[in-house]
Parts: sequence; C-alpha cells; structure tokens
Amino acid sequence: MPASLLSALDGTLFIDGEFRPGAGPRLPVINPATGERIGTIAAATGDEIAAAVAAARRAFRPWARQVPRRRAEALHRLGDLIAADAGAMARIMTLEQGKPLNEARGEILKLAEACHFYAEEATRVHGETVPNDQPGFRSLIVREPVGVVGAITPWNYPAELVGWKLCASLAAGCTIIVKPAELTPFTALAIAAKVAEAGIPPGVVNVVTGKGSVVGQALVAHPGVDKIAFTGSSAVGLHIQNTCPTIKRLSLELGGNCPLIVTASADLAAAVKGAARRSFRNMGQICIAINRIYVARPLYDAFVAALGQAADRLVVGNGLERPDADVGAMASAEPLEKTRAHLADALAKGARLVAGGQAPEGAEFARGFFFRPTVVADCTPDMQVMREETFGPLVGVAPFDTLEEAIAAANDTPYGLAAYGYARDLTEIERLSAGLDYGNVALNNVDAGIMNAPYGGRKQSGVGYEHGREGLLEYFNFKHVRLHHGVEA
Ligand code: TAP
Repeated sequence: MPASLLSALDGTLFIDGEFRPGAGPRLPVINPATGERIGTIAAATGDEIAAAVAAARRAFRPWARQVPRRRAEALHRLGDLIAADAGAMARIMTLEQGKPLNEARGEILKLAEACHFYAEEATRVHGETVPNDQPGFRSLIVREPVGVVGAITPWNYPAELVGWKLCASLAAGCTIIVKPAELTPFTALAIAAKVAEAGIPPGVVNVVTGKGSVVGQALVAHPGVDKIAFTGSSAVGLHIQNTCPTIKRLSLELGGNCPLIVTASADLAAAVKGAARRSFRNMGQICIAINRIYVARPLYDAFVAALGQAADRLVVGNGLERPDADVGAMASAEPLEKTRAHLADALAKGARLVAGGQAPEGAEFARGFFFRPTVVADCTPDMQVMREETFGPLVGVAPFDTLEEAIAAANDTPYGLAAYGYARDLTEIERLSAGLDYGNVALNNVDAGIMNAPYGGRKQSGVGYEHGREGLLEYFNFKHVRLHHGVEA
C-alpha cells in the first residue's frame, strides 16, 4: 500500500484541490534507516507557488463564509479518514523520518485527534460585547479569519506539526499553503490526499514542496500570504522575521534547550523514567526534549547510574522492521553530526561518559543514521550540551546544592520553550512552577503539551501559541464594531 501511495505522490504538488506533477527539478527523499532513496519531490517553481497562493486566495472568502458547523463537519471527516488509514500513513512517515512504526502510528492518530479537537472548537468561537461610556452605543468584538496562511514545518513531527496549523486554519475559516520539510514531504502530501477525500473545497489546502530557503522564503515574501505559521529552528525563525518584506502575522514555534531539575524530595525512580523518556524519545529530535539535567547532590550518583542503565536498556532499531523499538534512526546526517560534536565537546571539557557514545553495532545499522542514547555526567555550564539545542540522543547531567542555583542555571539560556521538574515537597514544587521562565513547565511528568492547553515558547523559542483556544485565536483578527443605536433606556 505505501509503495503505491508513495509512487502516486512522487514529484507531485497539491494545488487547487488536485495533485499535479511538479514542473521543477526533482530532489531525492531518503530512508534514514537504510540510506535508500524512497522517492523524489518536485522543487516548486515561482509559477506553481503563485498558483497555490492564487488558489488559496480564491477559496478564502467562500470558506470563511461557510457556517462553522460545515467547517467542523469537514474536519471531523478528515480526522476519521486519517485515523482509518493510520497504518499506511505511518509507514510513509517511518520510511522518510526513521521513527519506529508504532510511534509513527501514534503520531498519525494524534493528528486525527487534532482534527476532531479543532472541529469542536470551530463551533465555539465567540465574540464579546464591551460596555461604552456613552449611552446609546454598543461595541461588538468580532473574530474574523486572518486570511491565507503559509505554514512552514520541520521534519521531526511531520504529521502533527502540519496538522496543528492546518486544523486551526480550517476551523477559523482561513485557507492554507503548507511547505513541509524537504526531508519529510510525503507525510504532508498523504495528508493532502485525505483532504481531497474529505471533500474539502479546492484551494482551501495546498501543499508545495522544495527547499525552505527558496519555496518557504517565497511564501514569506508573497504579498498574498497574510500569516506565516512557522515551526523550526530559532535561526530560521529569526531569518523569517528579519526578511518578511511586509507586515504580516507571524507565529514562530522555535528551538529549545530544555532543563530538568530533580530536587532532593523527588521520587527518584519516577524522575529517571521521565528523564529517559523525554531525553531520548524520537532520538532526542524534539523541541521539548530534555537537553540538560540538574540533580540535587544527595540524589546525584544514584540518578546518574540509574539513567545510564535506563538509556542502555532502550532498543534501537530500523523503525519498519522493529515497529516496537524504543527509538529508530535519526532523520539525517546533520543532527547526528551535531550530536557527535556536542558529545566530543563535553568529553573534551571533562564530562564523564555514562551510557552510549557511539553507533549501535551490527550490519543493520551500517548505512543508517543511528546512535546509542547517550548520557554524560559531571557537566559544566561551558559545555555545548548544557547551552545549545543538541536535537539528538544526548543528555548532560550536573549536580546542584541549592534550588535557587538550579533554577538560575535552568533559566540561564536564550530559550524558553519547556522545562521539567521532579519534586514532592510542596514548597519546592511552587518555587519550580513560579521560577522557571518557560512557556511550558511540566512537574512530576514529562508531557508538557496537551491538545487543549496553549503550547508556545518565550525568548528565542518563539512567539504565539498552538493548541488550545489560544492556538485557534492565532488565526483570527479581532474587529471592533462600534454601533450607535441611539436607544438610551
Ligand atoms: P529548520 O531548519 O528551521 O527548518 C524548518 C522549516 O523551515 C523547513 O521546512 C525548512 O525547509 C524551512 N526553511 C529553511 N530555511 C528557510 C527560509 N529561509 N525561509 C523559509 N523557510 C525555511 O528546522 P528543522 O531542522 O527542520 O527542525 C528542527 C528545529 O525545529 C529545532 O530547532 C526544533 O527545536 C524546532 N522545532 C520546534 C518545535 C516547537 S513547537 N517549538 C517543534 C518541532 C521542532 P527545508 O527543510 O525543506 O529546507
């Protein structure tokens, strides 16, 4: 099934409700677990990008005028179709991204959930009436969709990060042009196939492929795009902000360097379990991955030993052949090289290798981008792993003596996406929740994002929110309608 679906999507763009062969040069898409080419994408040309924007503009007013209930029904249909085909869509994701099949399937099912969540939210968009100082007036605050959205997405969660933008756009009455990452385009095209199947009108959703610096940048520059919804690195997010030639709405979900603090009162076993999950899931290629861990000195040695053992127990495998592996291949050579570089830097500066540190052995790993989950201890603040986003399966650990010191170290970064804490003492819990300068703080758990609460970063981790009512509001303009009706009673 995926082989035929993949060949049907090969080299296509989804514009104005139909798949068309791209006119531009072809770029290869590689299976990161084997190095094999799985297909090609077409680099969208200027004319094709213009056609996608024109289609989205044409579709905008009719879509925005549909009653919310109709848009909600379309999103529910989309969610049902995606969930029904989760197996085939997951195989496409594993083939292009490397994550184990079971995890890819979980991501597809979460995309389906996002469709249903935003379908429900679509019918609950309310306005406000605001009191006036003078009698005979009424002020209405009305929410109107922003217009045409350009969505630029990364490769680590190829379905969800497209889906959050697509579902919120459609619920709000916006239309959208998606530019997925060059590494993982087929998941986005497979979502477009479901959009067509769901009977969503032509032009409401469009997918154009190609290099971000060309195709993504063209969406940023295009006067017909009203909002850019971007998820990716802080460097590219800043570039987009700096190069946007006209005023347009921007939401930027960017990189992180996320700390975990384990206090003296913590449940050690729970903290180790949480640390292993959030440091290494998806091979650490998560914006909210734990990069660095600060542990209260009385627990330090036991924590480091247990985390090393937990990392060693994780099963690395080819995600298609080992659907239940804990982690698969990394998505490309680049994050693997960065992981190796951060590891070498830490070891050169005196860190102690506790687990991992190399690629797994065996012929099955020879041609893919594999690496063992890696723990380094006795880290110091000057090490890259403690300062920069690794975006790979490497975590640094350091001891602390006072909670103030740990919170200060945790906050001493340009990033502000997510932070974690384990503590049982109520005072410590309150100090962590108030003191951590992050958009998401998870205490005694490591799942910082849930669908119905806002998810966004501070500082260099971005502006704007996804998820929750706040995420949907990002796709609206507010209009103040001040009416003089003259009735003074
Ligand atoms: P980036 O290199 O920033 O790429 C993200 C997207 O931007 C890709 O589609 C890329 O296209 C495109 N792009 C590149 N240059 C562009 C330009 N000049 N103009 C417009 N678009 C451009 O990030 P990545 O390596 O794919 O993803 C990893 C990063 O994403 C990490 O920093 C991670 O923390 C962050 N991330 C953040 C979040 C949230 S919610 N905050 C979630 C996931 C990931 P091509 O790849 O096709 O060139």
